[in-house]
Amino acid sequence: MIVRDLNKARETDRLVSTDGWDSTRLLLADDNMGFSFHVTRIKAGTSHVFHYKHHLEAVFCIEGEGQIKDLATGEVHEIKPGVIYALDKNDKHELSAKSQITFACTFNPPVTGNEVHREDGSYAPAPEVAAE
Ligand code: 9YT
Repeated sequence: MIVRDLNKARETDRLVSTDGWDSTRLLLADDNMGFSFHVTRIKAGTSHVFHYKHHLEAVFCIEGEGQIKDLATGEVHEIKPGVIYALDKNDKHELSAKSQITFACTFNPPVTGNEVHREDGSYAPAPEVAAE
């Protein structure tokens, strides 16, 4: 069994901070769960374009409000506590936070913790995917 505490994890390199958002990776690829689990905070007043071409991601809003825009269709959805979005088609999207948003997110395949966002908004594929 794996047991971790978000507040303690935030004092370690599990917390990744960038301009406008931070994310604490509570479960990573080396936990062998088949997915990774993150708690992500988006700063109020910021917008971000993400495009996880090599990962499926589901994102559940715990607190805060904003919008998500599907950049393929232009469709906009309101984000508020209780809303989940799932990027089942590796959807390129723009996330805008009206107030600070806290999300619980899962990635399949799991991220390793070493990824950095590339210019196209994606993370590199997991090694076994890249090797195919
Ligand atoms: C909301 C969202 O897209 N979170 C993604 C997780 C974050 N980019 C991370 O942990 O890398």
